[in-house]
Amino acid sequence: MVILTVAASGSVLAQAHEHKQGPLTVVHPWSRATAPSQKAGGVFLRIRNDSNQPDRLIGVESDRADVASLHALIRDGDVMRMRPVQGGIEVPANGEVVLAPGGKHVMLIGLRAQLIKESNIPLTLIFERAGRVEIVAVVEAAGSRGPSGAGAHRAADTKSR
Ligand SMILES: [Cu+2]
Repeated sequence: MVILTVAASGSVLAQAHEHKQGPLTVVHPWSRATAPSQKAGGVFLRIRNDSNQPDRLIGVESDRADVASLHALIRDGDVMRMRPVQGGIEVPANGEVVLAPGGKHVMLIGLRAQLIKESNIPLTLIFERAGRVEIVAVVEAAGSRGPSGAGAHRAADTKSR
């Protein structure tokens, strides 16, 4: 089941929305507007698991980019670097996991078009148990920080080039 707040234009508003499938609820997936020259972007979201069994986010797909993958930020000396997540991201039983700026996130690499504020990005999250979950991320303003600072992510973007 998909619960969306839909504007007159048919686009999802930049306010809380969620996607529910079985015991999993994906809460407010969002991204950030990109500059024309920017070829990558992060997607952030919260996943709640109302089951007694853990699940695991093992993949992501999007037709908006050449590659979509799961990333983590790791500290390397005094520099934060992005690395692909090995083995997926656990969603604990009766718990939740947060993908946010400065931490784990979905990375879209090779964007096929600029991400425009208030537009939508359809994505498929792939879970070990729940299978494929279709979600729609809302593009918020460039530099939106969300729950934890996005500065680290952008610093890592720059350093990893
Ligand atoms: Cu990344």
